[in-house]
Order: sequence, then C-alpha cells, then structure tokens
Amino acid sequence: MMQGAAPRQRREPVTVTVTGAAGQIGYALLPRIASGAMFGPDTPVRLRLLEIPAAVRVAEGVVLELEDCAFPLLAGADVFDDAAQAFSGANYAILVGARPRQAGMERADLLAANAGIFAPQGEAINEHAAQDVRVLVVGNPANTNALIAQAHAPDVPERRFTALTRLDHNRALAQIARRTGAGTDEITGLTIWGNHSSTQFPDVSQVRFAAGVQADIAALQDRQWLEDEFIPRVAKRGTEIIDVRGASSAASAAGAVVDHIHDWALGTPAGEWTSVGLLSHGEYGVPEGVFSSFPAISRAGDWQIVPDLELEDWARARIDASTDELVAERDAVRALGLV
Ligand code: NAX
Repeated sequence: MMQGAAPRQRREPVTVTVTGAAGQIGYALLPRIASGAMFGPDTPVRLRLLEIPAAVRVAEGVVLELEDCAFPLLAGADVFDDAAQAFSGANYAILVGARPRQAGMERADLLAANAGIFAPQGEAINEHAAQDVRVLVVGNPANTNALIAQAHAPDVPERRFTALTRLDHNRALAQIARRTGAGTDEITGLTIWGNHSSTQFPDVSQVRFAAGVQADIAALQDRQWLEDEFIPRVAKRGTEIIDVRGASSAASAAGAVVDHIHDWALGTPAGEWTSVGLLSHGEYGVPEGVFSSFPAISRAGDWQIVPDLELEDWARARIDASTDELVAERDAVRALGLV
C-alpha cells in the first residue's frame, strides 16, 4: 500500500447545533461549516441538527449529502427533533428555524408564535449546552427572538447571546464597494444600528478606506445618494432578493452566519469592527433591554461594543426610530409574559 501524507495536527472538535437544518439557509450553511470555513482548517466540527418532526427526514437527507462531500473536518452529524438532545454539549448554537409571518398574522401573533420556539430553546441551551456556549439567533424577528431566548437562559452570560445583523453589514459593504470602486476588504468603519428590519440604519460616517486605494471616496459625502438610494437599498435588500430570485436570501445569509461566528471564535481583524445584535445596557442612548445592532469587536471570544463614536443628529434620529421599533417588540412580548 502507498504511504500517504502525514495527517494534519487537529484540535478537539467543536460542537455546533443548528436549528432549522432542513430549510434553505440550512442547506447553504451546513456544508460551509463542515468545510472548515467557520473555524479554520485545523478544527473539526460535530454537527447536531434540530428540526420539527415533519422535517427530520429532509434534514437526514442533507446529512447524507454532507457525508458525500467527504469533508475531512466533519466529525459527525446527527438529526434530532428534541431540543434537549440537540443542544447537548453545544459550543455554538445557531438558531435558524423560526415561524414565518403568515397572511393575516399580526405582529403580536408572530412574536408569540416565535416565543413558542425561542423560549424552550433558550431553556434547553441553559440546561444542556456546554459551559462556553455561544448563541447566534438568525430566525426572524431575530433581535426579539434573541431577547426571548436569552431571557430563558439565566445561567448563560448574556453577552453570549447575539442576533445576526452581519448580513445587513455585508450588504452595505457591497453597496459601498460598488459605489466607490474600492474592494470590500479595503473598507472599514461601517456600522449597522438598530433592528434587522427595514428601520435599520447603515451608518457610513466612520468609513475609512485602505491606504492608497483608488476609490471615489467623496461619493460617501453625497447625502442624497445615502438617503435616497443606499439606505433604502440595504434596508430593503431582503425584499429585492425575493422579487428577483423568487425566494428569500439563503447563500448570503449563510455567508453572514459563517462570518459572524468566524469573527466571534477567532477575533475581528486588528483595527476593524463589525455589526452585531447585542443586548443594550444603554450604550449610545439605545434603550436598555433590547437586542440592537452595534459596532463591535471580538477579542478572546467576547464581543465588546466600540465606544465613543460620534453620531450626527440625523443618524441619531434614524437610530432612535429603529430602536423604538425594538422597544415596541419587547413590550409586546413582555405583555405576553414572555420576557
Ligand atoms: P425555511 O422556511 O427554508 O427553513 C426554516 C426551517 O426551520 C424549516 O425547515 C422548519 O421546519 C424549521 N423549523 C421551524 N420551527 C422549528 C423549530 N421549532 N425547531 C427547529 N426547526 C424549526 O427558512 P430559511 O429561508 O432557512 O430562513 C430561516 C429564518 O431565517 C427565517 O426566520 C428568516 O426570516 C430568517 N432570516 C434571517 C436573516 C437575518 O439576517 N437575521 C436573513 C435571512 C433570513 O431571512
């Protein structure tokens, strides 16, 4: 028999639980996690997938495909319809599965339906996940679902709960790159503030370009472009994708999940920040007790909100409008006794 190359030195596997694994984001996300895109080429992953009973077979089909990718880093993939089992030993929990808004559903109905998912999942994380568990909520309404899950996991440090706004961040980055001619990796200082909804505020006031870059930097001073094109396009990009693709964002959502957890686990690059939905303690005047998107850096596995950024008056008004919406969502779930 021929002698192959010596195996790489590998770390202990990381256990990642993904809910909604049979859905379209799941289908785009799971191969990327298993490929090593999330934790790097030396860290194996063990996947624990949660689905509702009716979708377990589909999730098992996705596992068959993962097997057929023969990923060297995939240390196992199992499907469950029970949250306690699915979250057992999870180092990372990615909560994608959610109830979509159906015709005739009021916002309170949507929040209540999702609370029925995120409250028990928060409890299961509290009871069964690993000590170092880190949680990312993707399923919408993501910010308030994160609040519900966090409120039901009192033993997990609150900063270990996050809501995904990295997709909005990446969408804004791509639009700035298009407008200025800079590469997406030559742009720093972007922030998404507020809710992952059409009220969000993509803020370019602190944007910086890499030294020597050939770009139309002055374009970002064009207030008319910012207000009439950039902000609405980023905030309504989800609807644009549905109109053009005929289905909601999946590959880009999966890409944003990979970026978010990658930076959380391995750190944001020196001198850069990203956008993360975090529980507010009044930073930047955002009301306490809502999950708002903030500028954040990750060091040693912890998110820290970037302090002391200047906010112009019009930015303040837009952030307030988005966080008012978050307060209204919080009050609605509070009225239902859910947080
Ligand atoms: P799909 O409808 O394709 O998949 C959702 C999956 O979740 C289904 O397979 C369903 O069976 C499962 N599910 C439902 N309840 C569950 C439960 N209690 N436990 C486990 N699994 C459960 O939706 P998909 O396109 O994958 O989107 C998933 C969620 O992501 C939606 O709520 C969507 O709105 C949200 N998004 C959030 C984004 C963000 O940036 N925060 C962007 C992308 C996406 O729109």
